[in-house]
Amino acid sequence: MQSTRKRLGAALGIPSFALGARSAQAELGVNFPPPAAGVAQEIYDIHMLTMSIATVLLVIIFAVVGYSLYHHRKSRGYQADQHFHESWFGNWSWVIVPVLVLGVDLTIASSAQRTLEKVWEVPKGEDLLDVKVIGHQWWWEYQYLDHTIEIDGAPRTVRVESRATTPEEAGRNYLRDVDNPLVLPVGQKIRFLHTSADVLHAFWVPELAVKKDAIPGYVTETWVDLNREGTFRGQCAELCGTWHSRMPIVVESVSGDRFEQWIAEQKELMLASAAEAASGRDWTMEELMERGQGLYNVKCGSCHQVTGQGLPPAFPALAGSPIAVGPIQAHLDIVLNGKPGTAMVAWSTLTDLELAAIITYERNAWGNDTGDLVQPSDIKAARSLVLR
Ligand code: HEC
Ligand SMILES: [Cu+2]
Repeated sequence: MQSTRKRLGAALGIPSFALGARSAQAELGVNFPPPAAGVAQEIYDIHMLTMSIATVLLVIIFAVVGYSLYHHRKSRGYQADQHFHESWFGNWSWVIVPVLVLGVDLTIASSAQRTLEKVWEVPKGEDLLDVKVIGHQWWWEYQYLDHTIEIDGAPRTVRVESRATTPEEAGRNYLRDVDNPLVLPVGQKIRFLHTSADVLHAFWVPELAVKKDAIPGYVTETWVDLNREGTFRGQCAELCGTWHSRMPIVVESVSGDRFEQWIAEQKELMLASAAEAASGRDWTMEELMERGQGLYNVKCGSCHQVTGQGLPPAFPALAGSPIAVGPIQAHLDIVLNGKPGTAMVAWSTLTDLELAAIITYERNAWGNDTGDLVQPSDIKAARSLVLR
């Protein structure tokens, strides 16, 4: 399946390696990356103001120090002025200089205060786009709360799962590239609702100037008003475990029209996969193995590895694992319910078809030649067993 990012790049006529190359070069700069949102621009401006004042002060102070060291050196027999404090300037300089510095401080502080208020005061209103940003070990989930479709009479939010791509796919953007980016429109205020499904993470994209902790059990807000199109890269900014480095963030900032089009495409994809899952037919071994491999590599491969060898002792191998080649019921149980207290979470949010494909794959890949075929109907049965 082609990633959303690649599809989007193709639609915009931009080859993804070109997007990548540009941002890789930008990293060689010494300053912050150019802001892509109104609030980010204000923060950038304060940074520039502060840095220019600091630079001017630095030059003046070092010039005076340098001059004094050179001209008043001992070998010249320089005598210290013992009457400095008797002059008008000698008396008042220790008042005037701090007052001047304080004035500069107040100028910086008041403009920083105005911007901080803007950062904290999340705008309310009709045209606000709500995006719930959920940190997981180790991937991001983005839910577009204002965009839902109905499947089997129940509303389903348009959502995107975003995971780091493999080194081969990422190329120069190794650990900075994802399969599905966070697509956002220019010219609309966007509110992020941050939370986490497991441990502390932090959402951070420098061009948007947003950095916010994702705390399990809490929902916190930030907002942005994007003002230009482009690809902006960030990452999880809170140590969140073994693969903390492998949860990059890619924001694809697009025009409002393009965004609407993208949302419509996502809805179609969701409807198509729901229809497929609801068809109730039996699937062949080949079909399930193919789907299973794709899903396994993306969702389970980060821990159990695409080779099925795991990373013992943290993540057990599934090749030859007593559960993956043992009774099917125990296999269904650990995947549906997870194992409390470990990194193995419950995967019951996946569809019956997805789980059937993954489990069939695990039972037949890497030399696990059980020959077992798990159908979506088996998953459905196992779920109702769990509910009792
Ligand atoms: C975040 C890391 C992580 C991810 C992602 C993950 N697992 Fe696990 N998994 C674990 C850990 C840790 C264990 C060992 C739990 C224990 O018994 O202590 C485990 C155990 C298992 C076992 C039992 C293996 C055995 O021999 O004990 C199976 C089967 C399994 N996982 C399947 C999956 C499937 C299917 C997926 C993807 C849908 C998946 N896991 C995704 C961490 C992960
Ligand atoms: Cu994280």
